[in-house]
Parts: sequence; C-alpha cells; structure tokens
Amino acid sequence: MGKNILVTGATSGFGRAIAKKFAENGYDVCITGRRSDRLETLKKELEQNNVHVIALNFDVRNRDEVEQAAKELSAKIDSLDILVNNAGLAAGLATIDEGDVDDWDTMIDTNVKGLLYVTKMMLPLIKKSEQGHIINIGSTAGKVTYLNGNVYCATKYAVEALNQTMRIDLLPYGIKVTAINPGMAETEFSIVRFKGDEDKAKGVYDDLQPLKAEDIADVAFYTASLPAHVCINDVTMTCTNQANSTYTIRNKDLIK
Ligand code: NDP
Ligand code: 8X3
Repeated sequence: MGKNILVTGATSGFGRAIAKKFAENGYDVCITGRRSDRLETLKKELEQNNVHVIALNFDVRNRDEVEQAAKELSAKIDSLDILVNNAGLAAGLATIDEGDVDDWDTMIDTNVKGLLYVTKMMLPLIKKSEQGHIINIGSTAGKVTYLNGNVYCATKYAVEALNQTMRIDLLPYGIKVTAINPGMAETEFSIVRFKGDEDKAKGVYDDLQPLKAEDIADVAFYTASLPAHVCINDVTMTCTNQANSTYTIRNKDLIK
C-alpha cells in the first residue's frame, strides 16, 4: 500500500503546494480547508497524478467538525502516515493596546487550538502507521518577536513549544515530529492579515525575493523522505533577503 498524508489548510499557499508535491510523488492525499470550491478544484488536479484524494471540508477551530472529519477519514483509510498542521493565519498587525480582541481570538483558536484539535483527533490513525510523522508549520515569528506581532508571535511560540513537547509525548510510538519555521513567503498570508488589502500585502514583499510556497513544500518533502531512524526536529528557513523576524534587506540596499 502507498503512503498517505493529510494537509490542513490545503486551499492556498504552503498547504496547497505541499499537497501537490506529495501527490506528484505518489502519495495519497487528504486535503482540508473551509473553502469547499477550492478543495474540489484541487482534488481534481491532484487526481491527475493517479493518487487517491480525499477532501475534508472543516474549520479547524470547530472541535465537533474536526471530530466528525476524523471519523469520516477513519472510515476511508486504515492509517495515516503524515499529518501536516499547516492551517493558520495572522489577523491584523498592531500593538497590544491597539489590537483587535476578535483578531486575537481568531489567531489563538486557529493556530493553537485548531492545531491541537486536529493532532489529537488524527493521532489514533497516525499511531496505526508503520512510520507516523507530524509536521508542524511554525514561523520565524515563533523564534524572534517583532513590533506589532504580539499575539501572532505568541501563537507561533506556542507551536514551537507544542512541537517540542509532542516529540517527547510521542516518542514511545516512534512518531517523528518536525517543525518547519519559514520567514516571509508570498502566499495569501498578508492579504488575510491585512483583511483583503492587496496593495498593503504586496508592499511587504516589495523589492525583495520572498520564499515561495514551493520552497516550503520541498523542505517538507525532504523531511518526510529520510530513513526511519532520522527525525529532523526543526528547520528554520528564510529568503536570502531576511536574517530573522526583524532583519530584512531590500534589494536596493544590498552591497554589490
Ligand atoms: P494562506 O493564507 O495562503 O493559507 C492559509 C491556509 O490555512 C488556507 O488554506 C486556509 O484555508 C487555511 N485556514 C485558515 N484558517 C482556517 C480554519 N479556521 N480552518 C481551516 N483552515 C484554515 O497562508 P500560508 O500558506 O502562508 O500559511 C500557512 C501557514 O504558514 C500558516 O500557519 C501561517 O501562519 C504559516 N506561515 C506563513 C508564512 C508566510 O509568510 N506566508 C511564514 C511562516 C509561517 P481556508 O481559508 O479555505 O479555510
Ligand atoms: C509569517 C512570517 O514575518 O509575517 O509567519 O511573521 S511573519
């Protein structure tokens, strides 16, 4: 039987690129997200690789929906080899005194609680895999904080802590746990952060070459392609224009 993978937040950005990369390499893929039209389009596209594709339409913040999705998946597959906890977002960019409490709730509910719900409910299937692997998408924001990043950074620091603790908790089951912590990458991330303001989103990447979703997919695939005894704990990756969350250089300022 071939290997399989579940990717949360596969309707855009990293998740979509990761789903494509693994499908192109023969993995059966389970794609999830809230936008069902996008899931259906992606399902058809991935099936061109002659792999089995399951689309599960749920909101990671909704515990009942996650539980229902795990039940539905258990009826279709016997085990799950790889779970990629990718669904997530930043909402807003403001100081603590100016920040929107609803934005905070959205980020904490999605990036932390959503990741926990999905992990907990998919673990019975992962434990049945011969070589289970959980890949958590963190961020450079979970390594170094930055002005106005407060709650988003806090959620990614939480992912960092969960990545480490999950690896300890799941050690007896031989389940690998890997964090991929990217820096700035041009996806729909900034459009979501700035509530649809595409010009503001574009400005983030002005005059530099950000990471592409495919770069993250390549690294995810690499970490999943290593021998059974090798577990990459943590990969922090930035574009060459970025050193960490606070140091970025625009091309015009490069010393030639
Ligand atoms: P995108 O906005 O392009 O994709 C985000 C994905 O998450 C979408 O598929 C979206 O699907 C899904 N998602 C968001 N909220 C929910 C929810 N409540 N339930 C289910 N799915 C949800 O952004 P990226 O691909 O850039 O982001 C992916 C991850 O990478 C996030 O965790 C982000 O924090 C992290 N990251 C991003 C970086 C960047 O610079 N782009 C850098 C470092 C980390 P849908 O809306 O259909 O539900
Ligand atoms: C996304 C990268 O720099 O916007 O996690 O926090 S950043």
